[in-house]
Amino acid sequence: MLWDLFCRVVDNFGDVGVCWRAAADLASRGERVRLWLDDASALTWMAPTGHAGVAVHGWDAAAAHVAPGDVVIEAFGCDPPAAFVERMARAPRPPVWINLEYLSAEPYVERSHGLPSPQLSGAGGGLTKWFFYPGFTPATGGLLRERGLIERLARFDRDQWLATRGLARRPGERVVSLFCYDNPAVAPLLDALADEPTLLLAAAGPAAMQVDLALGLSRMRRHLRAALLPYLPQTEYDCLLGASDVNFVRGEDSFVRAQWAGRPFVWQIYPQDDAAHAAKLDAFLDRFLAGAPSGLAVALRGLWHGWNGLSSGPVQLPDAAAWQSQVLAWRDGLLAQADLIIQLMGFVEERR
Ligand code: TRH
Repeated sequence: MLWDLFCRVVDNFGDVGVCWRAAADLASRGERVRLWLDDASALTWMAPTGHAGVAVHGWDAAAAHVAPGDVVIEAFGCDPPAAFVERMARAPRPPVWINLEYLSAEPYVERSHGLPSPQLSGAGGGLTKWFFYPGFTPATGGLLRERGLIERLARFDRDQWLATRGLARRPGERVVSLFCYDNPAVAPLLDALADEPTLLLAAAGPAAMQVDLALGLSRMRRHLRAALLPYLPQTEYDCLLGASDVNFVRGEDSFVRAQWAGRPFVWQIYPQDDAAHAAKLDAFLDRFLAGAPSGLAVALRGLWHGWNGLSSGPVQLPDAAAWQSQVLAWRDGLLAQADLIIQLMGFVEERR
């Protein structure tokens, strides 16, 4: 089928990151994809080689006389151009219209996933828009997980990857990746990590800037040394996560990729001014920590709350072994569920 995927870049890189990953995943399964972006600039570093099955177009080109495909995916409620939606309504066989929502672990997601939203008026009058919610349980649309991912991770040689990028680990050094927003807990984190031999790999953007500010040109503090990374292609960023012992991630897509990498991870949630992010953070922690040893649960809640400015505790990493086994148990649960694209294709087939 021909899929039209619309994405409007709000800020940061998650909108593009998720949509590019979804488009490439669909194309790798033989689907034809047109990705309509209002700002494709991040793709130059995120996906420098593109994907044969994905055609990237500017947003306003869709408003021109393009006939809609078989499926229209509106990412994160971005409202495709009205002229395009009108053509959807007039098409002899209207496309299946999907609203792909943001990822959340909150209970409302299971109640909302798959619900129809009949469009009673406007450009899409007469059409039905379907809500598709990613999620962590079988009652949701699942998570993006391209075929062969886990096998590739199992074969991945972390030291070889690090060494070929001039980041070779010294004996006994732990590797910590850092991708975050502005975060006052960065300096305390560096202090906490500096007690043991640590190679800190700071992603481009606020993470690198804050590490640079804290450490200065030495890029060192006691047993910690830091490297500031350029923006990496998504595939390389995945390797960074697989090469690290602890991953600090943010937003939505890197948060999911850290879970597939199967290493201890800390999430800085996209801050919302009405503090709605606190409930979203705890909703995930409640699921992730179900069945965890109480010592680990207390330590992780304290670390994650401190990292997200929700409590003012000291930055302390929990016991690495217990944390690692909880991450792998969590990932096993997720691997038992169908991935998002498989579910989306089935959902569309049922509604065509
Ligand atoms: O950039 P983000 O903060 O994006 C956010 C979230 O998506 C959030 O849900 C949304 O509301 C907000 O944008 C508008 O974090 P995220 O989701 O991890 O997206 C970053 C993408 O960039 C992800 O696909 C990983 C990729 N990436 C690279 O490819 N190379 C890199 O070097 C880095 C640091 C990231």
